[in-house]
Amino acid sequence: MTQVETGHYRLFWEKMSGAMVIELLLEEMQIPFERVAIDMAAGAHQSAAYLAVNPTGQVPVLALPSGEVIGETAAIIIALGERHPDKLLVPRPDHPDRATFLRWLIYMAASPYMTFVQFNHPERFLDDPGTHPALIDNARARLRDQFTALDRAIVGAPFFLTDGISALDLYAYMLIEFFGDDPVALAGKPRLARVHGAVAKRSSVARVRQRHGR
Ligand SMILES: N[C@@H](CCC(=O)N[C@@H](CS)C(=O)NCC(=O)O)C(=O)O
Repeated sequence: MTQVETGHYRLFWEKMSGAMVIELLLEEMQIPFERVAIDMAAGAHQSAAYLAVNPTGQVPVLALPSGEVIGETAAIIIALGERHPDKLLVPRPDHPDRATFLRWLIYMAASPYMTFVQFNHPERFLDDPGTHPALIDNARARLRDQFTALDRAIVGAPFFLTDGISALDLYAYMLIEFFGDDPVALAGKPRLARVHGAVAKRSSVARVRQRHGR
């Protein structure tokens, strides 16, 4: 695996991908980083050079200043929390909210994020294009239910947890943005709508949205 010590963070990034939550977190933590654009439409994520960085061929990946590379949004968030505990966006191991934080972080990464793959890429699940509309409808219904579960899990106001903004809010914001302007995202989900509204007001979001063409 390619490891180059650079002395700074490098985020392997694509527009409207899971890189958004890592970018928001780095911005909120006020940690400088370099964005390395991966042109997925051109297949750059399947190039030998990128597969040497991330064998899964997925974005995002974060290269630490030491050159060590971390993939998987949840793992990257936990690693950033360990390296920057003073920034308070990831509850520390002894914080009363730590277990709840981990629970919902993993849920977001493992459930709704993965259902968006079915929503956007039905061809990965079934070859017959005739089946794709049903797969997309099913994904949309599952996303609605998964967002409802998230809405019920929110205990704070305006943020997810009671103790101020955390990476959960940034992750929820990204998932809602993945839905585009589909009303299913926030209909009947007042707590999730409040989280989205509160995150949207952050100056980090204005910078990041511009880069994602939102
Ligand atoms: N479990 C991974 C999922 C990452 C993922 O699915 N990324 C998408 C972009 S949003 C990707 O790289 N897709 C390309 C592919 O799977 O070939 C994470 O949480 O980081």
